[in-house]
Amino acid sequence: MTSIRTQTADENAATAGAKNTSAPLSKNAHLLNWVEKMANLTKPDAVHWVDGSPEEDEALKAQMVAGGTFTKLNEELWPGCYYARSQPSDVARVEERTFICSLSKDAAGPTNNWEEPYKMRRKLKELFDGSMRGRTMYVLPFSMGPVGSPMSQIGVQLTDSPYVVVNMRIMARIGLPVYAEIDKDYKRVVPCMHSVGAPLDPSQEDVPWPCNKEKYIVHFPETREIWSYGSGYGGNALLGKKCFALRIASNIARDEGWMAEHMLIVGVENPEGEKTYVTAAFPSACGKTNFAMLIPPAGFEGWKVWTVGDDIAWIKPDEKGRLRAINPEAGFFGVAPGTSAKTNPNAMIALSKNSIFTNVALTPEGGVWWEGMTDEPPAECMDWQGNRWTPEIAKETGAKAAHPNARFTAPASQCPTIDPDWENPSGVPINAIIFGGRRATTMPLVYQSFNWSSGVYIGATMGSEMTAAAAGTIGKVRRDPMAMLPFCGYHMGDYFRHWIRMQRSLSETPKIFHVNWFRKDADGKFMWPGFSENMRVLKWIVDRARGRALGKETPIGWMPHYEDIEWNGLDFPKEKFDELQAFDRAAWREEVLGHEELFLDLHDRLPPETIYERELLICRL
Ligand code: TSX
Ligand code: MN
Repeated sequence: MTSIRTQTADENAATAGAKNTSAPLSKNAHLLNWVEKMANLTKPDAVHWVDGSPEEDEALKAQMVAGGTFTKLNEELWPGCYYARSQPSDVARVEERTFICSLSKDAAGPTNNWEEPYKMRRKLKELFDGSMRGRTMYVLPFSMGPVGSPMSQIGVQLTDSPYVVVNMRIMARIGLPVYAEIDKDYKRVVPCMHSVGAPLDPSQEDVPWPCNKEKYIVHFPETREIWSYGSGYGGNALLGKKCFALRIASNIARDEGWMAEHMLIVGVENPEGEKTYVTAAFPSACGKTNFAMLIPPAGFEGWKVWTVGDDIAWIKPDEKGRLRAINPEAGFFGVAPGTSAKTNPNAMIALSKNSIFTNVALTPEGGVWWEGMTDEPPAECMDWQGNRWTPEIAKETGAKAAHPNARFTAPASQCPTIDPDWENPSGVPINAIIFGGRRATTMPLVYQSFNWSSGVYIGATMGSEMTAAAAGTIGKVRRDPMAMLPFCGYHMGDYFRHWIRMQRSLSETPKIFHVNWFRKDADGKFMWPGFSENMRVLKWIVDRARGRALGKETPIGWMPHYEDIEWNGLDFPKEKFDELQAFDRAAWREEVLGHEELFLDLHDRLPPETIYERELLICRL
């Protein structure tokens, strides 16, 4: 059994067989009791209280280099950077193994996997019993949001993965300042249990990426707990991110009257120095991180887009009824393939040092590479599975150098466009909300909702065409309400109701927009150049939100005339723009029918406003 020094610990029982156990860094009795209880369950060889210091970080990385989990990259080319390859079966979030264990199945809703909490607790106890044998259990305190901000939330993750500790050090605020917060306040702590599920016998040698083929990502929304078993990757293992900041926080937010959203946050500054903050929700494969770090194009001299966050926004009404948002994260856990000096120079600078790369390719110089990073691939490298890779081999076998879900973990502070207010404990004021999707047809480049409830309808019905190669599914629109389908920790119908109700606590609602960078012409070509040019759309959005741009009314919402867009620096003829903005009545009749697919599942819990908005839309069509 493991020894954890607490005031209440049974010294005799607890010290038997203990070694390498660091002194507790908190005096909080609840925390000490929980850590001891969990150590008794998981039976690690040692318990390490994470202090978050640079020395500790270095030691953990050195230990992982020695154990084969990490490769240190060439210090000249990639200072402070490390490289990891996961087990080939542990490469992404496992949605079919993700559970919301509320007391009633109905509270989780039809879009979540549900299991009876008592049954699930019994199963988890079984899984975690002895699951950390031969390993160290790390006690990892973290703050989602700046330490001490009234908008922040605190968690403690117990994990047997040092990879998780060093990644969480980038993605969240961790260590001593967080213990101080736990000790001085009555602030609630969300307990997050994590084991890779690979205990070691005394004689057994470890592997570079321990994990278990049986995986469970479990949330108890009522008791605000997370239990994750079997995976060491991304959102399955870095529990502050999707599990806490979205699934558990969405429950807290619903109860407390705020919003936990899968949104980026940017600040748009015009040449007069006026700054307007905007949040945006996009499903995967829409270039959310690229948009969060947008560089204005030629013709927009004096304009600046500032990055507050690229993935999650916690949005709360202030005492004057205005929405303010924080980014609960401290880093970017971004998809590497497709990220380049052309598509996202700011991300490339952010990840150029002190970053961790997982499942990309390793070059002979000790650098990293992924598809889309450079026009010319390296002559030779080692792919994400450790095999030799050359462009010739790729041509023959189709082998990818990097896994399509390969990731970089980079400190947000290293992003050249990081907003001066990104750590403001009061957040930043939000004037507009953007929804979007990847749609080849039907959806114009941009339109604005008529009002809050029609905007909520637009978010609730948003969808994206699949780009992944699952057979027969390419091009099919998948509904992903507010990009929250895999991340809402309760019934989606109640979530829409919460969105509708938020209006009541606001003195002024933010304006709501829908964008589509991906409309194609009859020849299958993208009609809009996208990337930096999206600034032109962003400017119209900002000007509309501030009540100084024109637009025309259409059956789906307000659209810009050609003259309402700033075209300085881009040759884009009016005919092309009109085609890009075209509203096709027949296509929209089809579109509304598509909305039904989602609404059928949720019908008994939909707020009346969504039904009425749908009826109004049908009438206008
Ligand atoms: O991120 C993208 N954005 C948002 C940027 C701020 N991507 C990449 C998506 C994959 C993650 C885009 N791809 C965007 C976009 O706006 N638009 C497109 C589609 C597109 C691709 C290539 C071209 C144009 C549009 N190339 C040329 O026109 C030469
Ligand atoms: Mn995301």
